[in-house]
Amino acid sequence: MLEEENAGPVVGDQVSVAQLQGAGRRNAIELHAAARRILSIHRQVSLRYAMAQVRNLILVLGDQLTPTVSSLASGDPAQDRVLMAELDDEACYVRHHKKKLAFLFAAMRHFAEELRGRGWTVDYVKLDAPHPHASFTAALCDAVARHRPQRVRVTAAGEWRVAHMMADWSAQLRLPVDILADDRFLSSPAEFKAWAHGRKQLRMEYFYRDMRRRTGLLMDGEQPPGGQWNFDADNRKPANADLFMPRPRTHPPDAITEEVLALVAARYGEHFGALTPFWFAVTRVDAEAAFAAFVESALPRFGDYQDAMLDDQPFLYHAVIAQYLNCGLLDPLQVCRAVEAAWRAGRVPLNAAEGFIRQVIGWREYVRGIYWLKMPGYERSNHFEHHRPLPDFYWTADTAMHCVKTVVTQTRDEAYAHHIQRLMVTGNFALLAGIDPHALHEWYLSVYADAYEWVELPNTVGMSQFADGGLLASKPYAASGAYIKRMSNYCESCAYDVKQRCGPRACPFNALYWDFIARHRDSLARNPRMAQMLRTYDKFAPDERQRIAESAQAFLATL
Ligand code: DLZ
Ligand code: SF4
Repeated sequence: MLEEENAGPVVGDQVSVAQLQGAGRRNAIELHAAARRILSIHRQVSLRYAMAQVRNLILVLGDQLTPTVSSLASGDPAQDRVLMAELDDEACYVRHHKKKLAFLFAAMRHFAEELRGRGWTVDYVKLDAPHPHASFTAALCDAVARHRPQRVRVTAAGEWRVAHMMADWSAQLRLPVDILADDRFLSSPAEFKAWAHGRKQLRMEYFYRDMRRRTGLLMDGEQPPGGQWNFDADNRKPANADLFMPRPRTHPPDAITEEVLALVAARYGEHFGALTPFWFAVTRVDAEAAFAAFVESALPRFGDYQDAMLDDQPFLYHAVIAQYLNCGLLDPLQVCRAVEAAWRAGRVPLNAAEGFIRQVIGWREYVRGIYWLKMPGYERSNHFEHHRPLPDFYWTADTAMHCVKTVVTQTRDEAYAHHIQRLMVTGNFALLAGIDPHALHEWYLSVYADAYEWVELPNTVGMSQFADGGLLASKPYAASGAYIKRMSNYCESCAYDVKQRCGPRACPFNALYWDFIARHRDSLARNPRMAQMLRTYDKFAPDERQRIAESAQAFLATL
């Protein structure tokens, strides 16, 4: 019950009893005057009650932790209420990594405090509340009954699944429901659709250039500085272990986060991943400090070593801020402006600044555009008709392939892996082994702290698995062990020999790679970027091709 809901009847009854007791001893004129006063007090109380009634109930989702998100920006703390809810359905629609759950619930609880500090009244429903709710719809129905708002207001959902739910809310609640655009993104789904219209290929590079022009980021007038839009080719150096390698800033859990950690351990102890040590930032201030530390210590070398992988170095020179950006603790444009300023001040090289900004205003916006353009249905794309179940070692790390073991172990411990570990180790293996892309998609969505479907699905289905047949990527990201050897030191500690193509000791990526080429020869032959690899395969003697097929089959049989 709201305080204001109690206020009307209680105050009115108390006044009337007192007045009527007095009136019984007075004459009729006094009685009449008293009755008029009662009426007037009732009117004032009703007016106060009507004014205190909630105007908008503003639902803030777990990835909308931004005080200026459109739903809050359009609201008024004096008249509106905020609703936030921890929901079992959201924790389990894929079984999210324990650290991801703790991160999000802790960030949500801290955000509710931040909003209260800004004058908002927040109705925050915890998972361990006496009457918790499973879904957004249930939480909202219940809150509408409690607050009886005139309208419901919400910023559009990041995932199609939730957007679909929202479409029914107005009819279900019998209330107007305002769904406002999520203007934390720089390009709207409608703008992306207009950009995509009539194009044969949707290449990120051209979209990215438009975004550079639109934002003015890294622009000298009409031209890119250094005469080049994209320095990707300079960003592929292998790294050496360095004693002074920076680490992302760590944030010890406070009392609120400790409470969440206990909750997640108790309720979701069976989910994948290590809950502790927990070191993510869970407030805006700490996320901003983590970003500032990255700009200071890691960004200068981020460009050069973006694609490198090293044993015992899960983070290298990466920012590890995607989990903050994607739930709203950091603002994409603001972080890009800070990176540009660091470059203009001569503190970081251009290839580092450009590489970072490309990820944020280019790739991140582009994959979101693809997501909304192609959903629903995109999640079931399966161009190569791959149906093999996801091997157990994606959960257990129990494999002799040292690269896969390292990346899965790190994923289990940190709910983090950088893009090349995701793309060229776990993604590449799944593509070569013919794993069902939907199963892989659910794995990525559940295990990474930054993963929401709008960003993860196009990266998995389009970029990594080529399951959309080339809408997003210009060629399949398939590679043999040679690529992993070039970009990492993983092979030095592996039971397999990266130089051997076939046989029980050969690196499984090698036979699987050539077998993948052979299996999909017809489809790959249509892609000019695969011509060189097809020619190489065609030069193999028939008995070598036979050995490749047998080695690949023998390995796949062990999965
Ligand atoms: C990812 C997530 C999780 C695990 N839990 C919650 C939650 O309990 N409450 C909530 O509001 N949001 C959560 N989220 C984020 C949502 O899944 C996300 O807002 C939707 O997928 C829409 O993008
Ligand atoms: Fe991975 Fe093959 Fe290198 Fe082993 S040899 S680490 S399996 S690429």
